[in-house]
Amino acid sequence: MSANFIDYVKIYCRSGKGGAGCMHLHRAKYLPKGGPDGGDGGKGGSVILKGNRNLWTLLHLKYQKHIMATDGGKGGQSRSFGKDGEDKIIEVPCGTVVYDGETGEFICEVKEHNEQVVLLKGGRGGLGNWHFRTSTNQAPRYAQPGEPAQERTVIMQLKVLADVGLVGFPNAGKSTLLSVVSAAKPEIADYPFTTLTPQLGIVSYRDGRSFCMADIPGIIEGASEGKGLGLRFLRHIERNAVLLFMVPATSEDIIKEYKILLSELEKYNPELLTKARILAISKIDVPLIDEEGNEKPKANCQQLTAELGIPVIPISSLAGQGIDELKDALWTELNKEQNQVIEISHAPIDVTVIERDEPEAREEEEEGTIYLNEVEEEWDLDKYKGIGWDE
Ligand SMILES: Nc1nc2c(ncn2[C@@H]2O[C@H](COP(=O)(O)OP(=O)(O)OP(=O)(O)O)[C@@H](O)[C@H]2O)c(=O)[nH]1
Ligand SMILES: [Mg+2]
Repeated sequence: MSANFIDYVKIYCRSGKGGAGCMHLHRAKYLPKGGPDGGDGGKGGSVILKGNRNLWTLLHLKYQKHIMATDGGKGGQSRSFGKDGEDKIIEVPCGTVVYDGETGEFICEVKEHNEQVVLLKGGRGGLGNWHFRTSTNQAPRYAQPGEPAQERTVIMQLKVLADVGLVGFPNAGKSTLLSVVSAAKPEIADYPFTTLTPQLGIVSYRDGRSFCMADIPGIIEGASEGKGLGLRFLRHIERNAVLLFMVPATSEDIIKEYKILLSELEKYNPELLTKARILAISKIDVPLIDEEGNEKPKANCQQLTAELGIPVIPISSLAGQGIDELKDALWTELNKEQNQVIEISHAPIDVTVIERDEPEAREEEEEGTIYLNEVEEEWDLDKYKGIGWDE
């Protein structure tokens, strides 16, 4: 499963160029000066992105290094139009964000099912010489070339669209919670960084209602400088309505741990801090014992709620404690009007960091690939000599 979760691809895309307009002068047996009749070139195909809610990863694009639409056909004599190039439609999961591969600048995003976004527009076809006839120039010997193709190397990133995103240090019990509240079967183990790729689960709530929860790898202090697994996974919680922070009850300093998580999130994208937050204190079934073997008092959640200004809920996924209260709190937050907006501005990505971070990006470009970057064809009158015009 984890090897198949691809949320980053780099692809060279090219639209089709427009077909050249035709320069042609009509001639028939008893019609020596039939006039211009060169037809228009066809338009080049566009590269279009289309949202598909049945896709959950960019895996199907992983081995596709080039995506190219076809060129428009040339116009012909008797005012016949050139054939239009075929569009290339790339199906992507909803929540795909596209950046420029060279500069990292944000280009577009696809959010909804069946939503179509034109990534690269095909070139317009050139006009045939028929269009250029005037009373003073009845036999124009020129036609328009087609518009050139557009090309761009793009980086596509998937930003999972979930309602609730889990944020916590490794081993906080995030995956365990997801496995308890949903049918998802994430890997759970007693060592840090068990979860390497984001996992999604549908949490069923009362009366057949449900919401989607995303479990992402753990974050540690300094993650923004690349420690641990870094922060690139945070893009999967960028559009969540609610962030569920998780700190284990066994933590030395719950508030400190929560603040570290907050500051790492802020370093990634300050807009993340505008989202609704809930703090779950996990593993409350574990007895707290100090060095002398005496039981320590449990964290006071009311006090924490007052201090942090967000709901703080004690839970134990193993003992099944507090899970319903947590779901209630999440549902309440999800349904608040101010939390419904999941718009977020996508900051440009640092292409150099991404190259280092993302293993797939390191793959060598295939050799011998021909980049279709031809120079637009010059209009060559000689080529058309003797094909049926005379004056
Ligand atoms: N006692 C107790 N142990 C728990 C509870 N929840 C999780 N654990 C244990 O904590 C360990 C870590 O749990 P995970 O769910 O893998 O933690 P995680 O936050 O997903 O960790 P990473 O994926 O590494 O970031 C496992 O050994 C779990 O069995 C709980 O409620 N009570
Ligand atoms: Mg995990």
